[in-house]
Order: sequence, then structure tokens, then C-alpha cells
Amino acid sequence: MLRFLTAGESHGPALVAVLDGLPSGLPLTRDLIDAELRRRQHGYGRGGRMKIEQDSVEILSGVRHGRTLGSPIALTIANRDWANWRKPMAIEPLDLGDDEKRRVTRPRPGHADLAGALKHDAEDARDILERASARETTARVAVGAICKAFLGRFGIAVRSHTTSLGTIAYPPGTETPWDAIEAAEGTPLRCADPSLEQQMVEVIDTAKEHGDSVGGGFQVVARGVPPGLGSHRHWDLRLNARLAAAVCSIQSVKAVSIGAGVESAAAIGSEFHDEIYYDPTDRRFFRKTNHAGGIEGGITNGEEIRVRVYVKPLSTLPRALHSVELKSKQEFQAQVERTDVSAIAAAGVVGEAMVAIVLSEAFLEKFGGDSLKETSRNHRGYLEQIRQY
Ligand code: EPS
Repeated sequence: MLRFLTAGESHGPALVAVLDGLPSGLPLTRDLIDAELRRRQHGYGRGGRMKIEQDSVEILSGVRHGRTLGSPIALTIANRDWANWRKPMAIEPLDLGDDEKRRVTRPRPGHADLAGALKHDAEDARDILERASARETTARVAVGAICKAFLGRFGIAVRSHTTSLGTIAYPPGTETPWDAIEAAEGTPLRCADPSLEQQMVEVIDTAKEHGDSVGGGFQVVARGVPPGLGSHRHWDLRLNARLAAAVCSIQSVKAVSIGAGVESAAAIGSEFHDEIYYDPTDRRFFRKTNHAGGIEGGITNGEEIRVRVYVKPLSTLPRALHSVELKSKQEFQAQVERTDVSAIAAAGVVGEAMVAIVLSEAFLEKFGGDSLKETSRNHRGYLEQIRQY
């Protein structure tokens, strides 16, 4: 069973992750993880924090001489900003005034501040927001980088691209091909259409001028996934449900659509369903369309997995919204913390990580193996079996 946990506060000493259940023998280096962490830091619209951080992982266990051992992999990523937060985020009790504690008592609409403070009986919403912050996604991306390396051994690749920002979006039904998604890497917003991207940049500039934030969308695509991952047997085994839960767990995500999921409600069956063909040379079934997004009956069907994700505008606004002070109940404007106008380019990288984690889990469920050699043998045997089907 593959599983992971993360720990760490946004302005604490570090983010931490433990990944358990990967087989032994997977080549793994720090550089491979750092490359993904750098991708997460990139993107037009980020705020001051990304100028402070240079995220880099420390591998504490589970790897020896560049290969996984099959034991739990423990990771940390230091917060450079911690140097500026030693007092307000001190582990030991300190006698500090409210300002020195950097208390947050005017909760921001949209953030976890109020709901979390009520839930945990916190007088200071910083107790909540430090963990709720999307800074935590650093740890997820580190775990996702390892899962991507694992999937890569089996010819599976995971990519993402920005599909909308505010009202600037591709026309409904547009599917961007894999090569164009790959080519968008390194552009300001990781959008595959340069003219759309230019308009998105302008939307961010306008929002920034107005002290506002803006929502957006991205799509994660996985190719090379064999048919047969996930299961129709139970609600919690269906891969579409697991992918949806994983991407919905990303901070600010409000909706998800698999394949042409949103459009499917307005479609008629004869146009929507992807008709089945067979290629006798390759000895494989294939489709000419992919409205299902690579999943039927909760099981991968061998086509690309396509997941669209929708992100609300970030909830810290320089132009603060109406709020109420936690203790006095007086009306105030919400507290302003440093923030980004949009983190959509980074959100796509986090989406890739979550999809890679879920696919790795489903892959290991199907093929098992305590060593990469064993997993590979099982995978090869199955591919041969379906060629002979
Ligand atoms: C983030 C770090 C945070 C924010 C952002 C994501 O840094 P700070 O709070 O110090 O500015 O930039 O988080 C949020 C917008 C949020 O609401 O939590 C990061 O590393 O991605």
C-alpha cells in the first residue's frame, strides 16, 4: 500500500513528508525532486514569498547510493522565511505581545481562518492558517516527484497546462495535444496558447492593480497508463473518484471534471461515448475520441487520462473584504497577509503531483512488488497478456 503524510507550517522551520510503500531499486536523487520544486515556484502572479524561497529537498531516509530501499522515504524542505518568523512561530513558549505574535484575529473570507478557529478553539487564526496555507504543497510536489520517477520507469508521464484565468479560457471542448502541453513548460503561465496567455497576464496585472485575486483552471494529462488501473468494484476503488478527491484536496480547488465531464451533462450518448476500434498490428484496442478522459467504469482504458481542475481566487486580498473580529465581534476588514495574485502555474504542478501519487498507488495495487524488478516483471507479464487477449 502506497501512502504519504506531510507536516509543517508555512512559516515554521520546514515542510516534512513521509512516503511509504514504494518498492526498492528505484533510482532517486535530490536533483530530480528539486527540479519539480523549482517548477512549483515558477509562474507569473506569484507574490513576495517566492523571491525568498529556493526550495530544495533533504532526503533523510529510504534511499541509499541513489536507489530506494523499500523503506519509508522521509523528506524535508526548509522554509528560508523561517529566519523572519522565529519569534511568532517559536516552538517554545515565549512571552510576546500581540504584534510580535503576528496574531490573526480578523478572519479572511475564503480561507480556513474562521472555520478552523471555531473548530480548534483558537484565539489566533494563525494557528490554523499556517497549516492551511498552500505552502504545504511543496511537500506534496516532492512526494509527487518520486512517484513521477516511479511511473516513468513504466513509460507513464504526467504533465499539466493552464486552461483558464478569470474569464480568459479556451473555447469549450478544446483539447490541447500532449506535445503542445510539453512545449508550454517554462512560459509565464504554462499556457500552451501564447495569445491566450498574454491575455491572462493582463488579467493578473489588472487584478494586482485593484488589490484583487483571480481564479483559473488547469488540466493534468497522464499518458502511457495501461488499461486496468482502478476498479469498478467499489466506490472507493474507482479511479475517477480517487483522482477527483486527490485534486480537490489541493488548496483553493473547488471543482474537477474528468475528460469532457462538465460538457457530458449536455451531451447525447451517440456523440459523447468514445467508439471502440482495434489495431491488429499493435494488437490493442483504441479510441478516436477521448471524452471519457481515459477512465470508464472507474478503470483506466488505456487512453490519456485528462483531468480538469478549477481553482477559486486566492482568499487573501490586499483590498480586504468584510469580516468580524473574533473576540469583540466588531465589524472590521479582514486581515491582510502577503499573498499571490494568482498561483495557477504552480497549481498545475501540484495537480501533476497528486495525479502521479494516485496513479502510483493504483499501479502498485495492480502490479505489486517489493522491488522494482518484481513490479516490472508483473507489469510486463500483464501487458503481454492483454496483447494475447
Ligand atoms: C505559498 C506560500 C505562501 C503564499 C501562498 C503559497 O507564502 P506567504 O504566506 O508567506 O506569502 O505565497 O499561500 C497562499 C496564497 C495561501 O493563501 O495560503 C507557496 O509556497 O506556494
